[in-house]
Amino acid sequence: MKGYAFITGASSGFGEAIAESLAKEGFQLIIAARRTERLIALKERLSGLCSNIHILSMDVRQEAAVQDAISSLPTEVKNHIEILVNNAGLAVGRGPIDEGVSEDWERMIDTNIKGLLYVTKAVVPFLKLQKHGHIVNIASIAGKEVYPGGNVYCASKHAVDALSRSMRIDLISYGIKVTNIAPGAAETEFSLVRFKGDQSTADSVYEGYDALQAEDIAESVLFAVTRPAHVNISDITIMPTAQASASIFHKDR
Ligand code: NDP
Ligand code: 8X3
Repeated sequence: MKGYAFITGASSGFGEAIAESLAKEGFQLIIAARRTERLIALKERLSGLCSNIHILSMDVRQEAAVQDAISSLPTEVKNHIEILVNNAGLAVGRGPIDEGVSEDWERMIDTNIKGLLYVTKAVVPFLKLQKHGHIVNIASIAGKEVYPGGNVYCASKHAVDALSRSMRIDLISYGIKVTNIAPGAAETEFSLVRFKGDQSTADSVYEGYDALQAEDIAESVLFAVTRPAHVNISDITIMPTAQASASIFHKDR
């Protein structure tokens, strides 16, 4: 039996699709997010594919809560974590730097950078014990380039990119792989969150071209985590065919 894949942000979008894809591949699951009712529904949906699914209700911004949630897992589960997918994240707002809302900046920095760090710090000891493991960080094209109004979100994802490269160095002697995945525009609840529930603005982000879907990112994760032991996929940048860079799209309808 394969070990556990621990996926943050599993209540929606990429995380939910990654959970399904890894369950189909035979991994056991630890699924984490704040919206517990969605995690319960996901567990029920995947129960035919995966017999061991543990739900962790946690806000990655709360370090003590993250530590408590992970500590609460049974020892045999913690000791068999093979994969950590640091996926929980968000953008809040988009606009010029001087019009930025401090609270939005803090949500992005606390979730995308500090939350990823808290979860990683709590999980890595269990990967180290096994002398192998795989951390997959969901960064973004916004971690490779910047675009108008993206400022703090872009900075947070540049930090994720830097942390992926740093973790690879820090963990090399423990046989722990680190993969950075940098998606372009993907149709999930991401834009609805970014535009604070404004559905028409969120929809307009994906109009006129075929955006990526969550399953496309799940396929990339699956590819990375199923390579032979001696192969590490360091970085995957994946964008819609109609997207040439962080801000250049070909919209033809
Ligand atoms: P969704 O909004 O669909 O999913 C975001 C997930 O993150 C949810 O499960 C949410 O769960 C979780 N999350 C957010 N804040 C917290 C928190 N404080 N604590 C715990 N969980 C949290 O968006 P995506 O699936 O698109 O986004 C997933 C990742 O991919 C993010 O890191 C995003 O930045 C990145 N990304 C997205 C792209 C896109 O175009 N969609 C492109 C490139 C990268 P809950 O609210 O239940 O806590
Ligand atoms: C999400 C993609 O281009 O909106 O990371 O920043 S983008």
